[in-house]
Amino acid sequence: MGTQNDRRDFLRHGAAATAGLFAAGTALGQTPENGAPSDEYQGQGGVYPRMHPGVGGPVGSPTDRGKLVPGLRKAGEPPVNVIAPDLKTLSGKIVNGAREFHLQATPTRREVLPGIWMDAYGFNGQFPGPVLEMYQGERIRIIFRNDLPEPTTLHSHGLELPISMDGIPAVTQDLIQPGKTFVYEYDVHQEGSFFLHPHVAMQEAIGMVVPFIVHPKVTFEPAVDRDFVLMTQQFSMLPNAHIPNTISMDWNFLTINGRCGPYTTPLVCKLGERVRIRFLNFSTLHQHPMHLHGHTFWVTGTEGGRIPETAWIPGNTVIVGVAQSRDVEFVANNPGDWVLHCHMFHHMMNHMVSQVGPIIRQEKNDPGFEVPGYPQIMQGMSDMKMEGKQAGKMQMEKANDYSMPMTMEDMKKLTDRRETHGMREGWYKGVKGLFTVMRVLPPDLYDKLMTTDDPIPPNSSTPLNPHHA
Ligand SMILES: [Cu+2]
Repeated sequence: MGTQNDRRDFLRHGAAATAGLFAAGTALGQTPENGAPSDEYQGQGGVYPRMHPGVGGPVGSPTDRGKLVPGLRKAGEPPVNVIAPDLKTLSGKIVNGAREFHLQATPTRREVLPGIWMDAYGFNGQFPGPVLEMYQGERIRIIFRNDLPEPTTLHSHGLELPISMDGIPAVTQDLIQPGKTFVYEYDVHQEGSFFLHPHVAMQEAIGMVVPFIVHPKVTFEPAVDRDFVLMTQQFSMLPNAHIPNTISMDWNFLTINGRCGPYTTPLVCKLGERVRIRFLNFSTLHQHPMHLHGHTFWVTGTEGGRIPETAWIPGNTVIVGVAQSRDVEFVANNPGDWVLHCHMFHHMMNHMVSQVGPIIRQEKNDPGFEVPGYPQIMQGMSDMKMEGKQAGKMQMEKANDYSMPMTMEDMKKLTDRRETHGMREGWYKGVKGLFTVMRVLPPDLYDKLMTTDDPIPPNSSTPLNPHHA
């Protein structure tokens, strides 16, 4: 599992420093050193504001809703490496003419929320598995070892490869027995957002998937400064259990890159950058309408690769069906901490057991507001109250049997992450389930957050109560 520091280093120095996919060593995702970006982008068809919201040129023009407005990088550079919050990324090593990756399937434990552990199956110590990154046109080799207690295979979803490499039990190959290794090797002529998974349904339902990102040979224009990968999954894990129930038709834990909100680590970007987000949905049964606040994006890619510009669709919500991927791009020109989430209401909760009744009303625990028969506290961490002033130490309001009590140590796992510093006090109460946050930070605040260890007080990026007296 990647540590917080791994991620910060990744964000600070660009992927070249850690992943090494691109030998050029470009300062990935950074503002060019030759000066601050201009507030307005002057393009064919009109001006597009880079530092505040605005429409750009007329509908259909290149600057329409920021459609073809480039990022802050210099033109002609290789694509930036992807950033997958809470996941490792692997760019492999070139060995005998192929980019070589090692994947090991094992039972895997993950803390999906502070204090809530899930025992599932995964790859290289986490689920989803690490993101594999490569270039279009490369030959790749995956040395795949099965250390599960049962046979499996590895399928490359959407790749146009030789039949012997498709990884389908019985149909294209024999099952790989526990303790055995199989080598998958093939040429990748496509580009896009793909994934690998066993072709054994119950293994798919218990976490087993690997994001597989193929960068184009030549950077797509307009180039993006950030390229995020978000993999969604869903699990049924009943109270007091720690193993997901793969035959359930109901789901109560929804994860992005293996974590539920608010434990999902925010996407951090700099005001004015062009951002791509690749949504990959490996849920058992459900689509996810992924909704971004404060911005309008263009849908630029599917699991089939890049969409021609003439067919890009603007929106703020994109439905990502099961086994599909959708790439969106936009200029992050609206400063603040914007939520990014699935808009299906049952997917905006954690641990939805008996989650009916007066569950989110602030006053629900006050005298006169109790509803007989309903547990009055159900959402766990959203119901925490700090009572430090009275008791001289912090206490959590005790949650009922259905809820998720959180210790101070658990809570620190949310707020100690550097990527959350400066957010509005108590932000985590509004982030649950398939939820994360995209932070669009003015350059000075971005630099302070990501390149220094200076303390950043809460409410730095989004004011506490902007319009209250
Ligand atoms: Cu959803």
